Amino acid sequence: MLLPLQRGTPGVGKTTLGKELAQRTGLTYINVGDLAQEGELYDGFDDEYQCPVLDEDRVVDELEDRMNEGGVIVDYHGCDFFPERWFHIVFVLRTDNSQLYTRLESRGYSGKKLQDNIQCEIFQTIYEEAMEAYRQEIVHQLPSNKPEDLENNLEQIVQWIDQWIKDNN
Ligand code: DAT
Repeated sequence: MLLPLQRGTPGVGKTTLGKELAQRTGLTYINVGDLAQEGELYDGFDDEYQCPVLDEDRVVDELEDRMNEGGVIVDYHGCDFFPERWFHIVFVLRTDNSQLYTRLESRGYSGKKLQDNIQCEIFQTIYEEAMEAYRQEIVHQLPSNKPEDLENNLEQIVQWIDQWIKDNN
């Protein structure tokens, strides 16, 4: 069983890294946002942010069988509703504010949504959440500012996976 979790503010590069990692390793990439959208795993609507509210319990139920099989990379921008036992390692991607601003703007974010996401990154919200929800030694921050970072991160995670397989088989 091998279950990395990737977290980080929207726009930091989770999808890019997760998909490429799946290609290189043969692990399965699961984007929780997409999963929720496909299964309409929502519980109400957030008027302030104009987006549906994730039904966390249904997401966990939906993922449970696949997580028990193992070999899954889970991508989500945060939150601590996943069972701790699901993950062997957690990566939090980090992006400098000016870069993140440009990425989110080009994604169509503006006003409060843009500001709040930048603030989320400034205050290390996702990192702190991860450190509280998982054993600190399995939580790692990775820089995600430039294409070289992506390549370095991929190499580092692939190495970690190889080592994990050696240690556990
Ligand atoms: P997320 O899934 O965290 O929301 P994404 O993978 O969609 O983020 O990436 C957001 C944008 O940033 C997208 O245009 C690709 C770009 N990007 C991702 N990783 C990058 C990196 N290491 N260097 C430069 N740009 C990157």
